[in-house]
Amino acid sequence: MNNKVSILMGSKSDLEIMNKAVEILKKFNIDYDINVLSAHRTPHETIKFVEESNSDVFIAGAGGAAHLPGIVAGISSKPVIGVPIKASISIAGIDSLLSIVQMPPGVPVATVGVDGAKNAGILAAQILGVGNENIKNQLISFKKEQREMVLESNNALVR
Ligand code: RP5
Repeated sequence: MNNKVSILMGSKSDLEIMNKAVEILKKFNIDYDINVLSAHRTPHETIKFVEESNSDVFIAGAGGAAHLPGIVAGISSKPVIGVPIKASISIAGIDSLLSIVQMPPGVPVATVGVDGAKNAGILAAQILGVGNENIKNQLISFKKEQREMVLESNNALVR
């Protein structure tokens, strides 16, 4: 069976940011599903979705009092990556960041930076890459490309 990632977000207003994770999963040909499910507005549906999911990793993004990644981590034994979103209601994203990162002992959420959905996608790929040679090799190429881009920009600097 193929590896799969579930992307969740608290509101459709989070989609623009969460699409950065989608781009990464597409780049690495990783199967995913994507849903708007809220810890506060659709708690029952969120729990049902997580309980029935066959995904290997969850990426959950939310803004403000961002409880979505936490509720997913409370239900599932799979890795959960949290994306704090600087939403219109957020206090510069700090409220979302602290809500997601400061989990109680026993219920970890791997938290990326504010609006860091790209890193969430990469981290999900890295988790899957531990047991998937194809994804691991794509990540090695990706890191090499990044390294070469930085070295090229360094060489191109007019000093
Ligand atoms: C959170 O509230 C969502 O994740 C979103 O970031 C924020 C604002 O939601 P909307 O009012 O835009 O639907 O639950």
